[in-house]
Amino acid sequence: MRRSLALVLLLVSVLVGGSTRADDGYRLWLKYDRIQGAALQRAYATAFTAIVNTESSPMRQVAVEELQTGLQGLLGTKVPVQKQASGKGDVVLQLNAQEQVGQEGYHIYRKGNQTIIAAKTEKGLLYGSFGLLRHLQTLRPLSELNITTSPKVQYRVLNHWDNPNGTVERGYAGSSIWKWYDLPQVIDPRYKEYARANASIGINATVVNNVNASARFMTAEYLHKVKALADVFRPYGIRVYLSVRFTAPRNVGGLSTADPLDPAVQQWWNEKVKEIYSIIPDFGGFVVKANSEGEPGPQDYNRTHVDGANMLAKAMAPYDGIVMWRAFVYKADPNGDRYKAGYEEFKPFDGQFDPKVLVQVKNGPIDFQPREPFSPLFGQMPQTPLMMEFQLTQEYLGFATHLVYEAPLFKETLDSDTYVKGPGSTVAEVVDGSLHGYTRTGMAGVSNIGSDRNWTGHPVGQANWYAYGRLAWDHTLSSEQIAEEWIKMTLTRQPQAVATIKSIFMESREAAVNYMTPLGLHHIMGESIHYGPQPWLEKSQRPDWTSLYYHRADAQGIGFDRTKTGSNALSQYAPELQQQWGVLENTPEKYLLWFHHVSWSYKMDNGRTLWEELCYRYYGGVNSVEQMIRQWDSVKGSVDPELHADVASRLQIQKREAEWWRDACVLYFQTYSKRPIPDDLPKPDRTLEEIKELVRIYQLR
Ligand code: BDP
Repeated sequence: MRRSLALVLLLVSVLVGGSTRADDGYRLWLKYDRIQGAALQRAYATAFTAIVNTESSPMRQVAVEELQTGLQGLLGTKVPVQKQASGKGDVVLQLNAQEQVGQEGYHIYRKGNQTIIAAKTEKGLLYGSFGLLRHLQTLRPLSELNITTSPKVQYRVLNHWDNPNGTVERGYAGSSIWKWYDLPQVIDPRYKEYARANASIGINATVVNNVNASARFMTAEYLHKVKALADVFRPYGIRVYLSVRFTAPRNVGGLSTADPLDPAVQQWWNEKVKEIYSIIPDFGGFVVKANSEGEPGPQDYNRTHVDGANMLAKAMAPYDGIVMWRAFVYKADPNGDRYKAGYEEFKPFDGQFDPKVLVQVKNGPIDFQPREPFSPLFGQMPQTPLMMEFQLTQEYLGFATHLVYEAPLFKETLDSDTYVKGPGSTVAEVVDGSLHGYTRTGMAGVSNIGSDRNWTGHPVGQANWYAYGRLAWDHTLSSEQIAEEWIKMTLTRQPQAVATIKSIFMESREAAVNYMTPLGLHHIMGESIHYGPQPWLEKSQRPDWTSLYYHRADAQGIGFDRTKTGSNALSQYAPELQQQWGVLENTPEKYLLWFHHVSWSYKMDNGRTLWEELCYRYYGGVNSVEQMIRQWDSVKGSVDPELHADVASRLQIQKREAEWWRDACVLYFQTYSKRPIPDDLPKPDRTLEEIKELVRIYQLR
């Protein structure tokens, strides 16, 4: 009797909840759990009773499959796929050359009782199918089902920093999802799940290997492994790209040089590209990290970035492939300013690159810091398509233990005004090509994906993957909207909980900036590992890998003078910005110590001294984390228990480490300022020596 009762209960919970298994995050934002709420359920259920599809092709197939799985899950009823319209409740996939939505966009609208997903291409239909499902997953009314959208940039790329041995550079979510030893024979089911997730947000390109590239990927053996992935991804509209090692002709080609002007080298690349396209006919192209952080490049042969990039572009000429050449370069110059390096090296080449080349620029001039001003290259290379490179993996943002929602960081860069064509010339308009009329446009995100069951280590890492894809599609979306979508699709649809979690998300990036590097501090983290504080780092292999190089604290004050009296990195920006950021009083506080060496006694807008404000920021960062903990506790009943507990535990780690940062930085900078911590702030309960030792041990290899 008791057993049958248990069985009934189990059955009921399966029917209502969809699954009894705790949520381990594997399904990402494609959960399609049944919608609660009678009114909406009824409205949706009568609106979507069948899927009408007249053509069969692999891409149509996956679109229809997704629609069916999604609708059936959300509505809790069968939704058949049929060739004929039934005249009511049909979801119709319709190719229509007249739609003004470009090659990848779509138009969803209601026509009588039908819902039409219209597009010019099958790819548009695929994206439209996900678009419709997102609309329902986020509980939007049928009356708003009139959506016309198309991507603002052409190449929407994920960069995997994954190595052939299965490790991931700066990866914090397990090992690589690519099982290189097993490929091409073994096709992990994850590859398909990966493709679905990316297609759902419009990502259409994946670079599967690390920019610090192994030449192994240029061998036939590896190309066949990559082909197996390309075959899985193709119906999802995703093309595969490879990072190349510039010396591949020597490493695996038997040549004695990799000089880009050497005919034998050019010939080798021409043949290699031909071979690649014979194996992977829709291969996307190359990414190259050259003459950067010890990677080989054309300069090793007294050639330039242009020589190197154009050689590869020429090899691509017969095919529909591109070359993404990275501008992340900087030399070890004790008297220079690393800030200026990218601009100095690349700006002179504007207009000289082959049309197949895009130059890929990190969002900021240094390296993915919690906050950076935008790279001065944006806006200053009108004749060269510049791609944006963001980092999703949290190399400098607390790995997979800190909750940091990154959309506000991405948006801050994209919305920055370069002033190059007058006010309102935003970085986003540079990147989407509208400012300079670039013919090719792209955005890259350094992936945070790994083999962890939940893909990203920290469950909220998924939101960063999601947000990146959404912004690559449409940079005008707001961080709040994207957060709300992801939360509803992934965590909960309970309105109060959605609002609370959204507020945690929106606060999180500023919190991290405050407990790590407030007021424009940067690059004061643990050496090599890039985790935890190490503002006292004064010796390293290179001066620009130390912390003192960046914070320049002394008895007078703190910060890097990048105005005319200092390195004058500011001269790389438009005159409007030079005027604004060049004057201490006019510089936004968030960038203060990026551009000025500021006296400890300098009066901030709120009347505090700089020293006091620095202390309040560090303490405020920790307070924000405590607030996040309380807010997260308050949504306990609305989020899956396993997932809730996971985030809650990680928040505890985040709090502990925010306290490390606070104590380390306040106590260390105090050795220069020689000023007391403001009275109303509790004093650290450890000494600087103690925290140094704690961090030292933590950072031991
Ligand atoms: C830095 C990373 C390093 C990468 C490099 C790059 O520390 O591991 O190889 O960027 O982007 O942020 O090439």
